[in-house]
Amino acid sequence: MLPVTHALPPSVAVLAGGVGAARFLRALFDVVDQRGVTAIVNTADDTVFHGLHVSPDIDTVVYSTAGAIDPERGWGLAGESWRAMEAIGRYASVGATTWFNLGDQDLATHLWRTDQLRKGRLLHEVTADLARSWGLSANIIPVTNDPLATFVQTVDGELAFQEYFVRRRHDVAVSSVRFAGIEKAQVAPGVLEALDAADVIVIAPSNPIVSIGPILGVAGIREALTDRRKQVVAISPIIAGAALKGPADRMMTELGFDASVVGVARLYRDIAATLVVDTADESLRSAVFDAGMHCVVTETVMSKPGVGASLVRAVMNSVVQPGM
Ligand code: FO1
Repeated sequence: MLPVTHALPPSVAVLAGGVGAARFLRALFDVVDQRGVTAIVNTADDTVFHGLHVSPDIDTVVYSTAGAIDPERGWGLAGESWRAMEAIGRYASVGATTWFNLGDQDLATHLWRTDQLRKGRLLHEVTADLARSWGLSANIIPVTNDPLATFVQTVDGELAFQEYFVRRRHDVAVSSVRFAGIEKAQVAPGVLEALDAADVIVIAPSNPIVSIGPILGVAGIREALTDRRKQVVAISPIIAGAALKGPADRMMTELGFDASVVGVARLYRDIAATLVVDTADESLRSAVFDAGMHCVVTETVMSKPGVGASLVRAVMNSVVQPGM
């Protein structure tokens, strides 16, 4: 009789920010059973607009993995209308915010989440309900239930994250970054348990400074990863010295890091054993190794069909499973 292997789905924990992480999770769910996946999501982009609690990275992860994301924007819902925002425009002259666009369907998420939070429910509970309502069986957990907010220092003074990212279209140099609330923020229930139980821990291809940075800053996370460094794989968000989307490359340079896969390796080497880089950075493989990380070279631009699945396999195979 052949031994029957009841292979449990591999358990995967993913540190996730916005668009790049969402794309990776979408590909991951096509390869492994999403019931074994926990996404630990950045909440330092969260902001209150029109009195509503907006959690951009949570919503981008949920909408993307549910197949509802707007593919061009990378955030918000496909087929969106903007009637409420047009109507808000009437009050622009008396102070209404009109530079942060909330689509009519997207508003439902913010209305419901804000109502639940105001009734005293915790962000991780509300986020679990949100994921279930979008048909997800994966665990989508905010890194913390506590207030966390990114501010960037620029020549024009300190800007709140969305002011920098959206209003200013991140077109101003950053001299420093801080995460308000990071000292007191506690990990949300389930986060450390997921990191402890995971066969593979992935640092998604998100902005290392303002998407992964806040997650690592919450007490206990960095230690949890360091303890399991061999099972931690990072995917570089920098390809041939540039970010595919957003200001990650510029922020790294502005903050004194090298905007390259070697710079990423220097940021992650204490908490991850392996860095996955794109084929465009093949020539830097040994430099990444010299920086202290194993280097796996594969295609990482997931816009091309099939790359997502091959990237997921490369990530999963790059971790020596315990007991192997
Ligand atoms: N990004 C923009 O560039 N312009 C917007 O008007 C905008 C609105 C918005 C609304 C909800 C949401 O979940 C995300 C939104 N984003 C917008 C993207 C957001 O700024 C980014 O997803 C993150 O904060 C960075 O990862």
